[in-house]
Amino acid sequence: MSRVVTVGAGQLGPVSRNETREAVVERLVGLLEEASSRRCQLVVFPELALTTFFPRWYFEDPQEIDAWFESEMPSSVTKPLFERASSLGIGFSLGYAELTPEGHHYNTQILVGCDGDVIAKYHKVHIPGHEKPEPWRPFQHLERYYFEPGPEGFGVWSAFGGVIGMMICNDRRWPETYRVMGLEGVEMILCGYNTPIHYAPDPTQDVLQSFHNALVMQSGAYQNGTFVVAAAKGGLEEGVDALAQSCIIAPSGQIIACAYTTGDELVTAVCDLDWCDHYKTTLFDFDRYRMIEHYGPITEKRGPGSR
Ligand code: CDT
Repeated sequence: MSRVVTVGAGQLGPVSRNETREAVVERLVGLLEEASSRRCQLVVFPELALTTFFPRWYFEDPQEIDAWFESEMPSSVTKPLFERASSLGIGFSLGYAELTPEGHHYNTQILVGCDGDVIAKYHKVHIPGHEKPEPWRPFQHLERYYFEPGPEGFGVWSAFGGVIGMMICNDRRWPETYRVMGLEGVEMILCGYNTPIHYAPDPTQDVLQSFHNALVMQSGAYQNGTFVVAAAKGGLEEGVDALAQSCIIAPSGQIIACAYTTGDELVTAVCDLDWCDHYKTTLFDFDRYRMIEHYGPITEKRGPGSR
């Protein structure tokens, strides 16, 4: 099987609060069709792609909360996306809020094969923001109120001729995310994100959002010899400006494609997965060079405050 994968990051511009899922699915299908004309085999869509980024608001009514979640995938509303993708022979990765039959609420990303079947599901591990409403903020970031962390942790799957992993938004800021998948030989990490440019706890970081976005993903790619394909929801959504800059990063750490708008835009790159070996068998030959006898604290302690 060919080890060259043409991949797309399907960036979305803003999704308003009253925009229907049907309308969003139409936009996703539009990106898929563009991807097909550019010969993509796989398209990555953003985190929580089907709705506006609802954790910016505090909802108390459980019914109102669950209305933001999907209890089946595909559903009657998302089926057209699966059908169009399989008719085009393109795989995709989609982020959405998931309500499981057992009542768990997860921030989820799935990987769907070229035949429209779900290959893998990932539940976001690092849940940022706060657990309770904080009225002093100009907008909320209540992910820790709405979502449980994924209990399964990270995974990799054999697909598209390589070893594929997934991470969601805040996961990309943590080196452990990449390293756990790197230890399983990951060759392409798919990531959806929603990053408000304003960071209320420390606004000095606002001007650095773009720098930090690239910094963490370029480092993670290089230090683990993997591609990273990152798709944003960008632009001014319900008064909150979100970072766009969807990008595709090579195992060298170089950005090989990047969005230039804050709206719906497909960013593509031809990725030779054999490029990963240049890094996995030299500087980052883990079996040869990692000094695991000194890494114990990484899993023994959460931080300096832990005993
Ligand atoms: N969606 C998401 O994880 N966003 C976070 C914002 C951090 S500030 C609460 C991110 O890391 O981009």
